Amino acid sequence: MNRLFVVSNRVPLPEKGAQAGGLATALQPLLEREGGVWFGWSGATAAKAAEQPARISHAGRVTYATIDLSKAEHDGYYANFANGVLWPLLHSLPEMMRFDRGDAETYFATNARFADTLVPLLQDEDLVWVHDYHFLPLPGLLRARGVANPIGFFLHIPFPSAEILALAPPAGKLIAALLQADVIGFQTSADLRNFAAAATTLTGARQIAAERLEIDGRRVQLGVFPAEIDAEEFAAAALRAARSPTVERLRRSLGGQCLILGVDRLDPTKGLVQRLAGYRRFLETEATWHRRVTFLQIAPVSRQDVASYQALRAELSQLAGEINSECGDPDWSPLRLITKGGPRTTLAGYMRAARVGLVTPLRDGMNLVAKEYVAAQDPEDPGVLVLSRFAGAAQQLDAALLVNPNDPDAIAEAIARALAMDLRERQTRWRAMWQAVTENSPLDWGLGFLRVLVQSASKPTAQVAPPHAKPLAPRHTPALHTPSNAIN
Ligand code: GDG
Repeated sequence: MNRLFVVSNRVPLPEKGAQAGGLATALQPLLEREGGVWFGWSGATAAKAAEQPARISHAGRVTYATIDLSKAEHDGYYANFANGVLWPLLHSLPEMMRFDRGDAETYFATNARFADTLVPLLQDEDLVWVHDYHFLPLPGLLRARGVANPIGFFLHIPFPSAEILALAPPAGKLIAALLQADVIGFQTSADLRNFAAAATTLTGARQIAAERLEIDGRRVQLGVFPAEIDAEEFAAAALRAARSPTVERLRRSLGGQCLILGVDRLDPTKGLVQRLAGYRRFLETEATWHRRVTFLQIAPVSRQDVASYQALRAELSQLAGEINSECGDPDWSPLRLITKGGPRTTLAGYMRAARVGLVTPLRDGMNLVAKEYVAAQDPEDPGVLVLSRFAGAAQQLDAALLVNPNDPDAIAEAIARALAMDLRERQTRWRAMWQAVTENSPLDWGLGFLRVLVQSASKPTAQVAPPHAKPLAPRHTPALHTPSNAIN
């Protein structure tokens, strides 16, 4: 019986209800079905955080184990280094980075505290799966504490070129510690290639195959695992929600106008400023659409404890005000900007009601909203997805109208083209995208990763044997516990 032990910064504690965020959307179905432990930050700060043990709770088959952060850890590890340095750099937005050596030290120290709290909770045969940029050094810190379990790591966000990564002074140290994992997974093959190049440039790693590195006599398996949604389930939810009073109210409020919809956490990488500029350009150049469209941008506030996110919120409110006052009419507001989140099913219903889905991040690991928009459509009368070519999802959803999110004219043209597109073309494009989003589920994604983890960690190939040496004994021969998952 191999337990799954997931580590992520935020843990979707059931008492907190649904929250905006792709990591939980991707991981929750796997944990709920397979059971296991979900370990990470509680989302709270406490004065004596370091003295508290992990807080344990249970729901269904999942055990949640969380710790609070001290104010200093919250600021240094979470707000300043993870979100102020790594998040922008990994999204190739170095001009947003604010580096301070003290924050980097707090990041490593907080990772060490997570490791110290985690180790006593681990059982010998657990499969440890670490998620995202908050925990780049965790695999190394766990190995230093004697953890011999299989360790996998998945990066939900993009990986930049080695030159951009090297702008963070501890880049080499971070990658060296990460290379203590058995398997490192990425959203796209471009991310994987960038990582392999950074690992060989910044550490002593050698690339011995397209998806394999070697360092200090160990082999590290790399892999591409695009995050998925449960498209059938989302489609059913959208169909149900479309008849709900909330969605009916939205429809009535439109008075027959076409709905253009955006749904994104309020985050600089999502390209919201550029998107509003594109919409404004559309309004300026396409007068025939005046009073016939409304753009609803739902942007639930996110990371409001990070200063740049507060500034972005203010900037968006100002831009939205300008668009409505300068491009609107007394009886028509072309834009609705809502910074409150809503239930997932309501969002599904809104997506189904939208003639155009605008998903234009400057860069995005995958972007599950793009996949959800496709899943939510009525096959008989589908809307059109306008998608940034710099979202990982563009690899699978190349039947969308792909745009460069930095170009307001391109966004304006794509909106006009989407609104004017005939039914046949909409259906053809949608069918290709439906095919892509139904090919795999979040369960396939999670089990696919774990299968590679089990294989890589149990094979002697995790170690590089010297010539003619006897093969090393497998460290573990794990197998997950339900027959259906067949991950061996
Ligand atoms: C990271 C990577 C990668 C949004 N508003 C509400 C709400 N949402 C849901 C959406 C969707 C999820 O949150 C957002 O997922 P994304 O993938 O679009 O974006 P990130 O949060 O940045 O996710 C991303 C992902 O991890 C998975 O690997 O795709 O590239 O950045 O499911 O529907 N959910 C609820 N209320 C809202 O107001 N309940």
